[in-house]
Amino acid sequence: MPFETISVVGLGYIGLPTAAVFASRKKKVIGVDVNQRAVDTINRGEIHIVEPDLDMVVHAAVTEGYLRATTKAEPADAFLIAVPTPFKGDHEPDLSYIESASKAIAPVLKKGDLVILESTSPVGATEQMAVWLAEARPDLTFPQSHGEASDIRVAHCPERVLPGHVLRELVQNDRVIGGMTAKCSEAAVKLYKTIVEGECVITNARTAEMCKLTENSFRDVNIAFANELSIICDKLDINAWELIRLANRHPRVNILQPGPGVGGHCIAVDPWFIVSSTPEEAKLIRVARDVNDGKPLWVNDKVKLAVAEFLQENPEKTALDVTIACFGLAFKPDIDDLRESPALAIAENIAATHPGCVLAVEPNIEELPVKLAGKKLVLKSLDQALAESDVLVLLVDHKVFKDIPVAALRGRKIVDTRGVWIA
Ligand code: SAJ
Repeated sequence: MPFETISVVGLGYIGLPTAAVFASRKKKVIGVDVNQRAVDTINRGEIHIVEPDLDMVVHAAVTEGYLRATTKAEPADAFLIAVPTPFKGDHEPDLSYIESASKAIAPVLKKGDLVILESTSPVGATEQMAVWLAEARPDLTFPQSHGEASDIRVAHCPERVLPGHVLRELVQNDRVIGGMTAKCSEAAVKLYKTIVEGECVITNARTAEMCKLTENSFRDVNIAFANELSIICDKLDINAWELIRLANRHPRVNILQPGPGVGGHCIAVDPWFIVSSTPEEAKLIRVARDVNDGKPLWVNDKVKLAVAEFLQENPEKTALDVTIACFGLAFKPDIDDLRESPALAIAENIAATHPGCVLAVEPNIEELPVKLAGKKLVLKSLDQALAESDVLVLLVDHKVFKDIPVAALRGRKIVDTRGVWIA
């Protein structure tokens, strides 16, 4: 059966681009989100997130009538669930958004529909989603009870796109398709073939879930290696970035880049889904999380040290006279996303502990997030911060920071967590 109408539930960093790309292929797309403001913004042909070129694609999709957003689920032939899967408590996966999304779409499901879970999920979440759907719709049959004969097809097809390159990666990346049965996979491949130029590779739902977690854990472990090296190098008075460049000349070595810690809602979260399902076995994955989570505290200590050095060189001043500028708050370069950002955590910590002025430069936002209201951090332009501060803390390798001439940095204390100014 062709998929004429596609519903995307969750219109965030993954759902909105996915909805827009399907709409750009002239599919009728209904986007569903609980956030009325996001829905209104999208229906005006605008976007509420920053992602290169997404504004144009959404604007075209809405004005041509292929994409429409709503807060209430409507019937469709395929449903793509792209809601957050954070963790709660002691790093236990929180599936409540998937549960709510399942309950929201259940009333409009009909025989022949396909439901795809795109959210990064712990192993077993797709089966759990199918259980929630079945509980809400006893009049329909599902793969867990009726196998290939089920009314509803269910699959897990994890999103794997890199923020900042979403529109390209959505189309070009290979797609892992984990159906609950072979027919579920077949249906999902058919759907994704509308937009995906990469290969759609079929497996089962559990392997697809684990595949996504494995990809992000692989990256986390490798970043932890780089972060640990940078701490070791600092102690041994070696430039970690030069060291890594040299080591990477070996044909089988490819070390990632150290930074202020690992941010975002994926790499700092997903490894915990493996740890919480197999705590005894997932030793390395857990230690990597600890190393990366510990890095912001280490950076904060380096900033304190830089202030102490400045005061030693300027004995007429006190800490109150020292202005610190934090360059970058986003969780990675050239995006506006501050979620789970180590840079933001470091800046907050400096603002809370340093008696003098603390400035922040973040060219990708216009105002500081609400949770920083009332805190001492002040958002400044790049030039203002360069002119006013004594200690410069480079937290994000935004392109504009790389372009700062060396002369503009002279005479300041520098804490460079990304190897941009000291590499
Ligand atoms: N980071 C470093 N050093 C590096 C690379 C990254 O410190 O060498 C830091 C970044 O600064 C950032 C964090 O890691 O704080 C994560 O950034 P990222 O660019 O590695 O990844 P994300 O979170 O933007 O996207 C990842 C991607 N996964 C992989 O590359 C394996 C993406 O493909 C996934 O779709 C996405 O997670 C997701 O949604 O799960």
